[in-house]
Amino acid sequence: MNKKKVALITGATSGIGKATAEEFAKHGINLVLCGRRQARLDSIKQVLSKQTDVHVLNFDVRDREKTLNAIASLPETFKTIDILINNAGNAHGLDPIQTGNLDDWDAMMDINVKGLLYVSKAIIPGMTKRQSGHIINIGSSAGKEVYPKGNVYCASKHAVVAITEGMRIDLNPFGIKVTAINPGLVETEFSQVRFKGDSAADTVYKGYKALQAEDIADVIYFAVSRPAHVNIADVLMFCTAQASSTIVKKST
Ligand code: NDP
Ligand code: 8X3
Repeated sequence: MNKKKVALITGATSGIGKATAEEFAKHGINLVLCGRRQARLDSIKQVLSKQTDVHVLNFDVRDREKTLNAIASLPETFKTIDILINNAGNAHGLDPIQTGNLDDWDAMMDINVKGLLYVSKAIIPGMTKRQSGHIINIGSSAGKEVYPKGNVYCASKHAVVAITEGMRIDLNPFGIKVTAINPGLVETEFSQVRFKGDSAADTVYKGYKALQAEDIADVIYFAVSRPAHVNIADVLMFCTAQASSTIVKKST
C-alpha cells in the first residue's frame, strides 16, 4: 500500500489555504496546517481529523527563528513533507507609491517574500535528501502585471514568481516539482486585510462572480495529483468576468 502523503500548508486558517486543506483532506492527504490564529487552527483540525491526520503549527512567517523551530518540532509522523503549499500572505493597503505606508511595505515584503523563503528553507533539505517533493507557491496575477496603487504588493508577487522559477531551476537535479499558481480576484478575507476592515473591502467582489477559494484549491489538487513525470509549472487563473488586473466586467 502507498504511504499517505503529508502536505504542509501555510495560511491554512482562511481563504485559499483553508479550502486547500479541505480538498486535500477529502483525498486522504495528511496535513500540517499553519497560521497564527490558534482557535481557527483548532477548529479546522477538529473537523478535518475525521478525514485524515492533522497537525497544527502556530507561527508568524515573519519570525525566522519561530518558523524554523516550529517546523523542526514536527513529530516523526509529520516530519516528511511531500507537498509544501506556500500560501500565507496578503496585501496591506492600496496606496500610490508616494503616500504608501512603510509598515504596510514591511508586512508585504516580510510575509509574502521572506516568510515564503523561511518556510522553504526549513522544508527543502528533506526534499533534496529524499530526491522528491512538490512545492506550490501561491503567486498572483499581481505577479504577472502591475496595476495602479498595487506597487509593493505587485513587487512581492513578482518576487514569488521569480523565486518559483529559481526553485524550479535549482531543484531540477533533485526531481522536485515546483509550481506557481497565480490567481486573479478571489473572494476571501484578502480585501478585509488589505483595507484593514474599512468598508472599501465590501465593494471589491460586488457586481460579478469572483473566483472562490475552492476554485483555487481544485487547481492545486489537480497539480499535486498529476503523474510523477508531469509538473504544472505556472498557472494564471481569472474568473470569467476578469480579463486583467484592471478589466473586470461588472453589472451596474
Ligand atoms: P486570506 O486573508 O483569506 O488568508 C491569508 C492567510 O495567510 C491566513 O490563513 C493567514 O492566517 C495567513 N497569514 C497572513 N499573514 C501571516 C503571517 N504573518 N504569518 C503566518 N500566516 C499568515 O487571503 P487569501 O486566502 O486570499 O490569500 C492566500 C494567498 O493567496 C496570499 O498569498 C495572497 O496573496 C494570494 N492571493 C490572493 C488573491 C485574492 O484575490 N484573494 C489573489 C491572488 C493571490 P493567520 O492570520 O491565522 O496567520
Ligand atoms: C490578489 C489579486 O488583483 O487584488 O493577488 O492583486 S489582486
